[in-house]
Amino acid sequence: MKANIGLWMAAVVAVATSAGAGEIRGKITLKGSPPPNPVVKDLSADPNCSKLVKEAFQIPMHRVAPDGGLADVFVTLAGITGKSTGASAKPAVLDQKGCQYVPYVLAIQTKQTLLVKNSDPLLHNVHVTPTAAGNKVRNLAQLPGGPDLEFSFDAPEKFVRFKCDVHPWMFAYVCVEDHPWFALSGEDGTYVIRDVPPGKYTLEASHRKLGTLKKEIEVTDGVVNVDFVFEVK
Ligand SMILES: [Cu+2]
Repeated sequence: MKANIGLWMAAVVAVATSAGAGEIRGKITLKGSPPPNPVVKDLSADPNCSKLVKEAFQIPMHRVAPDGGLADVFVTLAGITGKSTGASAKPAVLDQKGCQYVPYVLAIQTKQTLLVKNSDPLLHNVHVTPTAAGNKVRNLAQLPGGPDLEFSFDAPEKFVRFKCDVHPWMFAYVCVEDHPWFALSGEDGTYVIRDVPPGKYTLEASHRKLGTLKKEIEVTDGVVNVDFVFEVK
């Protein structure tokens, strides 16, 4: 009986919390035509890759939908530190598949575990090169069928670079935030940030190649719509 009362109390608290929180959503658009994405055709740096991957592929530096929707934009509340829930969050996953990193851009919290998998029947070398104080450079070989590698970062940093020293075309970029109120825009350019405590914030939208845009916003207990338009200069 005591346990039941505890559960009931927890449910009441959860409802009260989400009713008092807001949501930020919107769409990121790109105006103008970006340079074409680089195409990787020559995988001969590793004959195992040329055997495995028969088709040329693009490095998705700019992922733009037909209507201009821009993917892989990191949208976050600026200037908030010490609010990470990363230590108890579900691990994020970065895979190596077909001699590419999947996904190309990822976002996690400080202290959140990032598992790097090797789904390929060949050796990769995971070399991460953060620059923020508190984040460590690491360089680890990963054999085919080997266990997942575990990474985590102590400091917020945008677009931490992962590279493979065996395959010079392999890069991924991980945004690390010190709180949970961020999102990456999807293929259609839209994003949603849920459960945001009401207040005034600077909302930042960052694209690795196109820079950062900012807007001053106010979150109440409803939905606030904030769009950003990047321009190719
Ligand atoms: Cu590799």
